[in-house]
Amino acid sequence: MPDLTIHHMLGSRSERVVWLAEELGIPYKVVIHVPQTGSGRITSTLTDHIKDGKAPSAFLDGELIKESGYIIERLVQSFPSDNVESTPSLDSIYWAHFAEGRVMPACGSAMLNSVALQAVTKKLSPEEQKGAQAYQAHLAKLFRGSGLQALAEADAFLQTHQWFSGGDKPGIGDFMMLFPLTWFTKPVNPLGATLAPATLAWLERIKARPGYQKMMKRVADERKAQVPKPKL
Ligand SMILES: N[C@@H](CCC(=O)N[C@@H](CS)C(=O)NCC(=O)O)C(=O)O
Repeated sequence: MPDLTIHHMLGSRSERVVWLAEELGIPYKVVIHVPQTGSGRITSTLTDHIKDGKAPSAFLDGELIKESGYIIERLVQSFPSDNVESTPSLDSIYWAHFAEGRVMPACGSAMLNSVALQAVTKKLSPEEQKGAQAYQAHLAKLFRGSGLQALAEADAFLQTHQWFSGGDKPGIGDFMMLFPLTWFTKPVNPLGATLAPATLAWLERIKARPGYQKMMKRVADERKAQVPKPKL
C-alpha cells in the first residue's frame, strides 16, 4: 500500500486528487490549507511544507509530486481500480489537457482579475480606480468569451458521452474537469456563467458516486479537525 500524503487547499484543484484517491480506494493522509486572498494573490500555509506552495502537491512514498495532471496520471497508472479507466483513452488525454489548458486559464485568470482589483483599489485615487476598473472589466470580458467557448465544447461532448473518457467509467479527463466545472455551481463563479444540461447531468453522476461522497466527507471531517475555529 502506498504512503500518500495529499496537501489540499480548500476550494482548489487539489480536490481532483482527493476524489481520485477515494475512487481508487487507496489509503492517504490529507493536510488541509485555507486560501488567503488579501495580498491580491492566493496564498496558504502550503508554503510551510513546499517551497512554491502550489495545490495540489503530494508526497508518494517520500517523493514530492506536483501538477494535478501528473499526480492523477501517476496514481491511475500505479493503483489500477475497476472504478476508474486505468489506461487513458485519447478522449481522456484531450480533456485532461483541455481542463488545464483551456478552462482553467479563462476561469483562473477571471478570478485573479477580481481578487487583484480588490487588493489594489484601496491604494488608488478615485481617478486611478476608474482606470483600474475599466481595465479589469475589459479583461473580464475577454476571459468570459474564451471560458464560455470552452464550456460549450465540453457540453457538446457530454451530449453524446457519459464521461470525458468516452467510455463507461471516469478517466483522467473527468478528474481534471471536475474542479473548474464545480466552480460554476457555486453562488459566485468566475465567469458568471451557468452550466448547460449535459454538463449538469455529468456533475450529478459524479455527485452520486460513493467515491465523491467519501471525498466530501473526508475533507469536511479533516477541516473540522485541522483548522482552528476563528476566535469571536
Ligand atoms: N497547473 C497546476 C496549477 C497549480 C495551482 O496554481 N494551484 C493553485 C490553487 S487551484 C495554487 O496553488 N495557487 C496558489 C499559488 O499560485 O501560489 C496544477 O494543475 O496542479
